[in-house]
Amino acid sequence: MSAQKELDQHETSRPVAADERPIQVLDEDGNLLPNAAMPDLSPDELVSMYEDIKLARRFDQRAISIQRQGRIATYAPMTGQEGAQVATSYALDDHDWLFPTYREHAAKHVHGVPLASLLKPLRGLREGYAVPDGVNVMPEYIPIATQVPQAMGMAWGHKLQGKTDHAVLCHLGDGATSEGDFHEGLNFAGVFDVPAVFVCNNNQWAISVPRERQTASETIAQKAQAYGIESVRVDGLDPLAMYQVTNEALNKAKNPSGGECRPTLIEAVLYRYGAHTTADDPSVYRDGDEADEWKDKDPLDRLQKFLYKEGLLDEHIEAEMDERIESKISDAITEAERAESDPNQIFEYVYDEMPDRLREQRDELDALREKYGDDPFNGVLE
Ligand SMILES: Cc1ncc(C[n+]2csc(CCOP(=O)(O)OP(=O)(O)O)c2C)c(N)n1
Repeated sequence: MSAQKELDQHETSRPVAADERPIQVLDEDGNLLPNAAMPDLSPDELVSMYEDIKLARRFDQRAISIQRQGRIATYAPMTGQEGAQVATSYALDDHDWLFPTYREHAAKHVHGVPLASLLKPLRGLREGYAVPDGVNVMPEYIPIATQVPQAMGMAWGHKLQGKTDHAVLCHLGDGATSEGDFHEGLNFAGVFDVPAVFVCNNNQWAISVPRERQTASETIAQKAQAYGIESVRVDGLDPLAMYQVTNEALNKAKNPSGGECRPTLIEAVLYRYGAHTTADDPSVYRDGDEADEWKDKDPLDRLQKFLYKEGLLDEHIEAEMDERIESKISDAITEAERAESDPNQIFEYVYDEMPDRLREQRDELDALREKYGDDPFNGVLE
């Protein structure tokens, strides 16, 4: 590239948000901030967003409780992050793809994954680690940051196929930004201008590693500058701000008329109220009162106060909501606990054509099942 061309390109380089204050729509008391743009959501949508956040918080409590009773395996709590999860998924069109981590239960549910399917994998059932029929949600990613280049790849594929009205939304944590996959994915996203939005849920901790030990960058948003993509910092405890920013980013990412697609890195500044997972004890590495300051900005309380002031919510409506939420979650737990899996599934879903050695093992299992019925291991595993 000629020196002049490089200079010209520099002059027109895209604006990058780096160390500015996170964008907010509501203050801590649920008041619309002066100069804040109210998102384009109908009264019904606002109330239903609140109900989904409320459901997510209650789901978290019940999931932790049944994990403690030994009824599900290790669970990654989302309390504090559920407002951002619900709001980002509200901004998606059904045909957009969601790439979640192990913590994005509410984001998955809002984009179409039934509640029971969130619990089934934690009972050893394959559902939940599969792409559900007709729902554009990838299996949850546990190896940190692997979803970033994969999301970029799907978005690039959409662009190559001319499907630029489809976007991909990829969640990641602050810890993921230290992985090579984060760099590779965002670098390609910038080079190929793919229709993707990357949401970094900066919850201040990667298990026991605090944000300031994760990176010397002042903000996570500013990392996007190096990849030539736009970025924005947003108050991740403000669901309306999260919705607004994600919606704008998705609109920039998609370009149905065939023009330029512009990927964005969103840094959602929020906090993980609870443990990393039910196998973790955060009191070992963080002060007990650290959460208090964040809880003053709580997403559920904030939206609740806003809706009461707007006359869209009252105690009667809330009581009905609570009843619906309790019964939906109880039904999901019952469904997950009643579900059974076919042991032969362990041989499926990896190979298009089953290799001989797997076929032999499957036949051996079939023979055992034939002989011993429902307990092919004949009590050996008891
Ligand atoms: C490649 C890889 N390295 C290490 C781990 C172990 N591990 C699981 S969760 C986690 C922390 C991730 O923190 P962050 O990306 O901030 O997400 P959060 O859990 O806070 O949502 C680590 C290191 C892993 N799952 N994958």
